[in-house]
Amino acid sequence: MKTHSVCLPILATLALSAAVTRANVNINNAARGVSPSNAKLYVPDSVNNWSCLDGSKTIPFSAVNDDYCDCIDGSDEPGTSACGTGQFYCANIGHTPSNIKTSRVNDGVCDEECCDGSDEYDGQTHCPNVCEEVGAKAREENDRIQSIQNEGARLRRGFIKHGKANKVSLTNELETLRDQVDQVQLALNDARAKLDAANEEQGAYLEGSKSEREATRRQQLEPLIQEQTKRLKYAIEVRDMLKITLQNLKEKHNKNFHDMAVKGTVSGFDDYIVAQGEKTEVVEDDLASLASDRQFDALVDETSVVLRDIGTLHDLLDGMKRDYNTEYNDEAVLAAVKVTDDFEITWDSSKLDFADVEHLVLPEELPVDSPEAEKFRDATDLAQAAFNEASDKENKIQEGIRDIERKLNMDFGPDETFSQLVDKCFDFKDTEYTYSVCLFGDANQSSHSSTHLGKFSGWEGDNYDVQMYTGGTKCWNGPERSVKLVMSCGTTTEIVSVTEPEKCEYLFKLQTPAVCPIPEGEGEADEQEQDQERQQDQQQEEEGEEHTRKHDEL
Ligand code: MAN
Repeated sequence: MKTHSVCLPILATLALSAAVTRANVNINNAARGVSPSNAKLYVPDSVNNWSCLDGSKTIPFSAVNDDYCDCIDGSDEPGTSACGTGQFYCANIGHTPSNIKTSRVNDGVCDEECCDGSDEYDGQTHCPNVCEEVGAKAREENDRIQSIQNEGARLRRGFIKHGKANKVSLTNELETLRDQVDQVQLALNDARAKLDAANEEQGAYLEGSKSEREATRRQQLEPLIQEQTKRLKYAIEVRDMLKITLQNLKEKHNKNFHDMAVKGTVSGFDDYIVAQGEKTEVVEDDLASLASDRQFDALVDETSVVLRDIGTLHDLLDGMKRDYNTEYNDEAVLAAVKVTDDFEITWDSSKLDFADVEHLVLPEELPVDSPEAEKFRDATDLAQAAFNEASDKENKIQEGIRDIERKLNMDFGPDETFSQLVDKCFDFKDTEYTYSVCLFGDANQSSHSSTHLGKFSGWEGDNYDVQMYTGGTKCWNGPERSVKLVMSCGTTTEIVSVTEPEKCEYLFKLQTPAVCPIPEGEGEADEQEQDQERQQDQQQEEEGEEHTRKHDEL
């Protein structure tokens, strides 16, 4: 209701325009912008007054929608923008009714929510009524979504049926496997004991036939031992020749020259001799008493020792050869240099043989060729094969138990919907990467190499439509990679998009029937149906038993 405190001429003009506005308002009446469900709130009382909906004020009913805001809650102006805070109802016949803020009434903009154009009625802006067209499109879209949801719900019912049946069969399977565990473990222990016994018997036999075996082995290794002995001898000759050269140098060089290179070599040689004195030289005869394998190993070891000596002695001579004073013409020095030169020429070619010797691999011991030996060998082989078989069987059963326990411990939702999808993998290619997820398993990102994005770590929220995969490869300068997998209803299960909203935090969108809504009450109907089916099955089973009993009695 307007209060008139302006001067008269203006008042007259205003009164006129107010009359025009009122006339409009009256044409459109107090119900403009009021939804049918609220219409009962917009009726005058017995004296033609009306109370604001918040009860704060009573005004003449004619002041409702008079383009002047009287009520604090704006409820007196549902059809004008005077208050701006209320709700304007668009009937949108042919589409869906909607409410917009009254501040958007007659603001010169055709609001999408008011497809009937009723929000712009002051004649300033013409908004055509497009509700039929928009409604038809919306209905088409609704039909499309509805048919996806119907088909999705049908498929999901299949998932649920499968999930529930699977849980029962997995539980039974687990029980069967657990019943088998004791039995296979006993069999495995038995096989292990038999294998130990066979090995022991074979060991005892081999111990008893040691000399016979050694004879066979010696025959096999003899050529190698001889070759290695020859090489060791040659190495010792070379080493001794270098030792004599250095001994001569030490004794015969002219001490008055004080040639530092010569002195250094001689004192190095002294150190070598001291160190040498602490070592025990291996004597060929000592080696001959060893079993052939050990003899061969000892020969190889000793050859390596001598080769190292040759290296040390040569280093001493070579050091002197490079730095000695040539002006002294010391004969002992010149003789040693000559030996060094000759040694270097011949050694380069002969040392190749030594390199070979060092890496010589011993041949496998030939099996003893006697019927008795064969008998033990066969018995051990058989026991080993039986043990392997028992062990494989036990492993398989334990593995089966672990796999079933893993599945039974997983949260597939209250109706087991997701049982159908466990370990099922899906890919999505974008321009740079291929993303993949194996549901309840791992998520990866790959291009030329693969990056782990995370392992299934649980559901987010209570709706069973968001999964988290965490603990992926650490991001450079950032967190461990992780995936949030958000599901929506679809008739197939597939990844429809992958984005990376935050660095190394990925968002997979997956459509699947598993989250399609099942119309209320149907789940229970399904349960009842299943109960009935179960009862029928049980009845048939009992009848079957009865039948068998009668048959047996006859
Ligand atoms: C790789 C990919 C990207 C990620 C960067 C972070 O290039 O895993 O998704 O953003 O590493 O450094």
